[in-house]
Amino acid sequence: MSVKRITALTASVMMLAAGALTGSTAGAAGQAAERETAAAAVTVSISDTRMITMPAVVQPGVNRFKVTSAKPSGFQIIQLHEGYTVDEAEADVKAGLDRGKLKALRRFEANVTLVGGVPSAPGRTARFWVDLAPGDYIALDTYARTNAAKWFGFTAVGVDTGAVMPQGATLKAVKSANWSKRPAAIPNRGTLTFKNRSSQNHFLILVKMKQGATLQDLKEFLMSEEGPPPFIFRYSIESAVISGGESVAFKYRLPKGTYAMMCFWPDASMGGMPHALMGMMRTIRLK
Ligand SMILES: [Cu+2]
Repeated sequence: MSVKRITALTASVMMLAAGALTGSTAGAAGQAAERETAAAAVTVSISDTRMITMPAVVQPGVNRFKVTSAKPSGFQIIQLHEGYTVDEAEADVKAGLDRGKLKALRRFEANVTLVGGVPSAPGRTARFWVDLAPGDYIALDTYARTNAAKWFGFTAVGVDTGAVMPQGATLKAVKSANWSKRPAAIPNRGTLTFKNRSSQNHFLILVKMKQGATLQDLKEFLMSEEGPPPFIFRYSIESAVISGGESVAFKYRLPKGTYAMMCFWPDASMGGMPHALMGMMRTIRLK
């Protein structure tokens, strides 16, 4: 199996992904009816040079983000641990995620909390919610992730928003690199909360299976890299990457049907193998 090939297929394997699957995510979010919530809205815009404009200070607590971008983008919030610098993080992202150097990947993972975010596409507003503890954060566009000059620092300080995460379907990562077996089905539209209750970083991809395709077909395709894919790229959504203990909620809308649920975050303890190939894949029904 070639990680590179899978990267090309999903446009996601490497960190903080957002790629070919982005448009449908943003579309789903953009078309979904806007719902009033108590969460304060933080407005983010990403320019065609991938510069981020957003408030430098936000309230702690649950925040609702509205993201627009001039290009397909992957808005991602991270937090650097005490003593780990932006320069170190930038170097480790370059070596660890772009060049597959495991030591750098391990150092990055040990020193960064991946908090949440959302893929976005031009002409649509992508929406997500995260619960921010008071502290300093970095926002970045994953398409410019190796250029720390384009990272945007902000602080959560002051009075808690008092808002709660939106209600809706919830999908969980558990143990080390596993999906919870339940729920077997979720609605095909609404708000989806991805909870990472595992010990590793993960992101969530749902992609519609072709009629009659099985999980075994999917495994064989990912391993062999041969033949037509058993899924339909244009019907997919993808979350930002989040660390264990974190949750991110976002709007989605997809056609009904059977979907593959996967994570392609590289596992440093397995030579950078994407989690899906270690078994972090299952099917789920959208109804
Ligand atoms: Cu994963």
